[in-house]
Amino acid sequence: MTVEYARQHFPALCRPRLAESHKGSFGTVGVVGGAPGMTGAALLAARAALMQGAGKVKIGFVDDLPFVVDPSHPELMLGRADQLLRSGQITVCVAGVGMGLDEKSLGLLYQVFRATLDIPLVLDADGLTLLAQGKIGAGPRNRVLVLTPHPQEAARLLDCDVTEVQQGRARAAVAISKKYEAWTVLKGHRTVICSPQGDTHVNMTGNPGLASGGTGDVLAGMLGACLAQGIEAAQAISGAVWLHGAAADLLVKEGTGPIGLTATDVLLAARRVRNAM
Ligand code: NPW
Ligand code: AMP
Ligand code: MG
Repeated sequence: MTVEYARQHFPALCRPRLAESHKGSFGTVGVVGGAPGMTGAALLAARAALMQGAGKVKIGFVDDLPFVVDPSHPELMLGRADQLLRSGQITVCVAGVGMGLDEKSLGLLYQVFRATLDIPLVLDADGLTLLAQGKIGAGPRNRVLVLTPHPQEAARLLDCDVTEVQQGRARAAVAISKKYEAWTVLKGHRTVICSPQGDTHVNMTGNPGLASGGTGDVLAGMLGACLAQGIEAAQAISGAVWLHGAAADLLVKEGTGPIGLTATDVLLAARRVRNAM
């Protein structure tokens, strides 16, 4: 998969920055998640959003702050999720990464839906598992909703078995898009992308080096950053998925993986790929 392919299919991701642009031009991504024991998921999504060019990135942790600063990335702004959602300061929300599955997390998901009616929302991981429980719904929204399930999360959303998802991946993606009126990114080997109208296509980048903890959280952050830069949904979503896989492919070509490829490797390599586009 070449950079020429990306230039042809995702021109909006390849546009040079205008000379007059400033951090306000590239949006503020708010990452909601990182419950105790899974703070890394929120950090990975937030760092990935930074590396994909979001103007500002804030993390809203489920609980009290695990630390006052991310020493590796002091650019990140850290706070509590309820305060972040009330602030009205974010232009895109990435929610669910390491969010947990208890009552508190469910309450937070409700707040996420209410606070993001007018901004794009990327819902991943525990956010999807909670949504699948059917206790609360996303409701009618004015802006794009992107669901990013792995096959097990997809099976939960459709209340079926994971083998059924895997035997008909495009069918499963369409069913999720229709049920939740959302874009669906059904992850795994040959990720399927489906629009809310049910149009699907299959991404051809990526490799089994990505089969390690945290790579999905990185993808969620990348999606948030691309949407925050004002790139229209179809290109932002397909482009971010392509980039994530292309970064892993580059790393394998260079000898970093497939064995031992880390989510951090991927978010850093994705920055290199994006700047080469
Ligand atoms: P198995 O094992 O094959 O039976 P869960 P999670 C299945 C956070 N993280 N094809 C697989 O089934 C996330 O953000 C935090 C088929 C497995 O049992 C979430 O909030 C990290 N099956 C939370 O952890 C880094 C597949 O799904 C099950 C599949 C839980 O997320 C790690 C796992 O799904 C993690 O991201 C495939 N391609 N892929 C951190 N550093 O803080 C997965 N499965 O139960 O939803 O758990 O995905 O680990
Ligand atoms: P998650 O399961 O949420 O951590 O997400 C894992 C990420 O790695 C997704 O973007 C998957 O598409 C990707 N991934 C996992 N396994 C493979 C594989 N065998 N081939 C290509 N991509 C994969
Ligand atoms: Mg995940």
